[in-house]
Amino acid sequence: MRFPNRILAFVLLVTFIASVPFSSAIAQDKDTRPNILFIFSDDHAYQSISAYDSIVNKTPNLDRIANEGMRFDRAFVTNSICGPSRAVVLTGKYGHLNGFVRNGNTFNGHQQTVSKLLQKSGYETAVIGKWHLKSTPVGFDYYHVLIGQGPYYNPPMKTTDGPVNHVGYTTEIITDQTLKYLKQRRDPDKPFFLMYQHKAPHRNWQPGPNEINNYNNETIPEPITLFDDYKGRTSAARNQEMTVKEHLTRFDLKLDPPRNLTPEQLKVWNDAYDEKNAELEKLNLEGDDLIRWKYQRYVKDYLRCIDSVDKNVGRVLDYLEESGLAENTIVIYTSDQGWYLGEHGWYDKRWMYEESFRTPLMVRWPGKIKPGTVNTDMVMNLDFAQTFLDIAGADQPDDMQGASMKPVFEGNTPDDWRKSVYYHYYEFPGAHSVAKHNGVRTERYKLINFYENKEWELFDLKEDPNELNSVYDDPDYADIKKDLEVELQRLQEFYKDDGTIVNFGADRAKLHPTELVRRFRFGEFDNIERSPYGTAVLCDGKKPLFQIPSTGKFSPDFKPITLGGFINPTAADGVIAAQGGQAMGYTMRLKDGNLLFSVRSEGQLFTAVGPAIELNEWTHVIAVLDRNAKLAFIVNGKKIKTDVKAAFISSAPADGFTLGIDGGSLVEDYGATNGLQGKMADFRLFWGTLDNETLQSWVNPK
Ligand SMILES: [Ca+2]
Repeated sequence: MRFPNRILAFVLLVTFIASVPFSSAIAQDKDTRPNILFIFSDDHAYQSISAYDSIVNKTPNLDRIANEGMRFDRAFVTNSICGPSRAVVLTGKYGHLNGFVRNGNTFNGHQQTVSKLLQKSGYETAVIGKWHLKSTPVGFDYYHVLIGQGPYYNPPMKTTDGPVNHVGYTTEIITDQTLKYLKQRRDPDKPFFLMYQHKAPHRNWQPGPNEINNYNNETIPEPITLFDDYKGRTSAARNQEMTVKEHLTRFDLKLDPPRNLTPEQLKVWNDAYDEKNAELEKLNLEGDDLIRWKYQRYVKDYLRCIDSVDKNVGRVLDYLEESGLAENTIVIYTSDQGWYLGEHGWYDKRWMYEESFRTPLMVRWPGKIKPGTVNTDMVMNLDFAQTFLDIAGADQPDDMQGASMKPVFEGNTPDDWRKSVYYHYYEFPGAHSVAKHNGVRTERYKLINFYENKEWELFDLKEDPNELNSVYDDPDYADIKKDLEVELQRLQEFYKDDGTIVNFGADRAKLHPTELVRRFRFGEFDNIERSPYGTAVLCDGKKPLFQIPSTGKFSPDFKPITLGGFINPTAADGVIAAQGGQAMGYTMRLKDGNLLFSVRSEGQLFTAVGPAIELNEWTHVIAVLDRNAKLAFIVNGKKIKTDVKAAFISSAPADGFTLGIDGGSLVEDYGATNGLQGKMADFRLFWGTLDNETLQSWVNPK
């Protein structure tokens, strides 16, 4: 036995020597660049952090970062919504240049990101928690992320090592995984860049088992604008759908429990809520009292979620101290944007008004940042990428659009630091119906352009910090208005925002192979007749012949489209086929006797008008979104180009494909009774464009 063991020992020794890279065999300086811990929560209002003088709660652990570091009172986002903010942090570019302007987009991980650049410069990179950019994280040595929004309890997660199912409360699980990474997984010889990203306190604010009964016997102070009547502003503020009064659901208000709890979790949940819900029925509230009750219910749950974030961030800060890492680790706490805690009667975000436009930002950097400082420079989520690169001593690419905050941290804000901030929100039509807007904020003023509504607002933040009265039409502000309009234009040029959004999908669309999605057959229908072109179906214009969800192979995202068939119309107006609605989709129809094709992407509508189509005659009609995103028609086999350049549909529409009518939400404004009247035969839908042979065999059947 001794002999083989010796051989084994020798083999192990040789293997060990061979596995040690040559460079580490020589004494080498350890990389002493600072670690970067980026703590990112979701929808965290600065109004609910005691370091920001919160009147609604206490956050002792988050306050540690501000007390031992710097609190920023003018930190802004480029676009106050989740996914876009995350894409800005990763790229240091506005959404129109990183391709992610609204939730539902897919982040293109092939582009330049700060994680890739840090990795290249020798940092070990990791992201743990919420990701919410659809595509798999790229540029991270380790990831352990929620899928999509992710649930508050028992989250399935996607990791470098494969999928994992967790049982427990998500805020705690994300922290457990973060500590595990710090203690066991990371390479101790490299500085780390760790994104520790909470799902909380995102809607619908499900408290953890340890905080679920906090605030039970308290009344949370109300914001002074809880009963805002939206006078003094444009129609945009009135027309949103995000009020505490009307838009919180039963699920938001916890009148119904979450559906994915274990029996033990459900018991804790029901013990906490049953009594409170019974109380509501007894109270029989209405009017302002009901709003007050909803506000209390909503804010308490929100704050319970914050309590867990605070406690868990505390665990990580404690570990940094115990392990000695704290000294050389820069800790950043921020949120993807701000949030309405009842201000203006709202929950949610999206607006350029202060509560959502501003985001909390606290930074601790021992030896570099003076403890307990408050900074009022205008900084942005756009600045993180370059800040991290600067801290790492890596080059900042010229095409990044922010600025390093490192000198600001060190108390040496450059003289030419920005004096104004540019904002652009895109998600309309979309959740909560907040109109598209862009604008500029200076130290004292804010100009907002709701450009699709052709409405402007101007606020004097010194006179009107709650932004209740626009002075856009006030002659006293005429000069200020003019200056701000000039500044807005300057910023749009500076940030290269001319209204176009970079479309990484365009290349994909060009390469997409042509596929027949479906050839529709009508043999099973009652109202059919024979035609020279196969079985024809009679269309009454009132109901869809087919209705198919936009999932799987019916998703038109980043694909050229060809659709059509034989029609024999009896009326000059009617939808032949449509998919999607007000944000994404397309519709092919007759209008005043002409063939029309419209494509919608990101809410933008592109329409081409084709030739007149005879009534009571068979015509073969095709609409095309070609590989260059141009619209075209083919009528009886003859190609008709148009000069309409559209866009590819950048994500699957919520509403599916309907044949013979546009059912559900409408791509265009033609009313619900919009279908084709007459007959239809041999209808086909393709992703891609057709070769001549396929086209001829369709148009001229044997
Ligand atoms: Ca968010």
